[in-house]
Amino acid sequence: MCRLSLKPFHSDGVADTDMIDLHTVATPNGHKISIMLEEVALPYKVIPYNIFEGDQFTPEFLALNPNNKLPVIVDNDPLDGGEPITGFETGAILIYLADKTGRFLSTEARARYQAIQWVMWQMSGLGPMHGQAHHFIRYAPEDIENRYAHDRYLAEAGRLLKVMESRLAEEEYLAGDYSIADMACWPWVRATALIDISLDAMPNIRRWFENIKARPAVEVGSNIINDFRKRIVNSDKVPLTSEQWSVLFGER
Ligand SMILES: N[C@@H](CCC(=O)N[C@@H](CS)C(=O)NCC(=O)O)C(=O)O
Repeated sequence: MCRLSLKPFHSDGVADTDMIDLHTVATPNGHKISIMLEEVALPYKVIPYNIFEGDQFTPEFLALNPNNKLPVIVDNDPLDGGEPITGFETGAILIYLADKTGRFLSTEARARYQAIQWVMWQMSGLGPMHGQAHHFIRYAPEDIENRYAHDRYLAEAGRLLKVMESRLAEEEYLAGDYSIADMACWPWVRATALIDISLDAMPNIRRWFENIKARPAVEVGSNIINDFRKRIVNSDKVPLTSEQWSVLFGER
């Protein structure tokens, strides 16, 4: 169902139209949405961005997301038949796609709020705290001030995993049934290997992780444009040149 656009959006516009255009990067946030698109089997086209070169700051992209972050979707065939709908923020995109397809988010009020609650938890906790842990472990210069932040975010990343571990001791998936809440969290749990957090002492997360990993849609969706990322950065651990670091973390 996925097609890779060979033409970056900013160079020449999107040439042809699929139902969904997915402007994205090979990161946990990007993979949340490619996993969902694979799960619901909507036709979509991937438009890869090189955020190390500043693709996210072009006027064309800022018109889609003034917050200059990936991923973004453009739904060229919205349910109301109107103009294309653009969406940013992965939690909102997941809810949008679930509502559009009627899948992976219950319409029954209690179950729906359970799932949305865990999506919000991911968006406000697991994602940002793990994101900061990745920053201070993998990208920030080593010095004493950064050591404080490094330890702080690593501890918080671990605490949030313990919350998840307790929840998954009670339920098979975060909201009972497999839902967008699991799709929001799974790519971030996969990325814990990059910040040297072991899941060995978390048997319920491990069981949940392996069950989701075995899903064919997750296999495809969580690998979307990984090859593109490998071409633009050197390695997972110390990936950035000073120019790339400045584009991504310098003041803009
Ligand atoms: N809360 C946002 C986070 C998105 C985000 O941080 N995206 C990163 C890639 S994972 C990005 O686009 N970074 C580019 C930049 O910061 O300039 C979401 O869930 O969509």
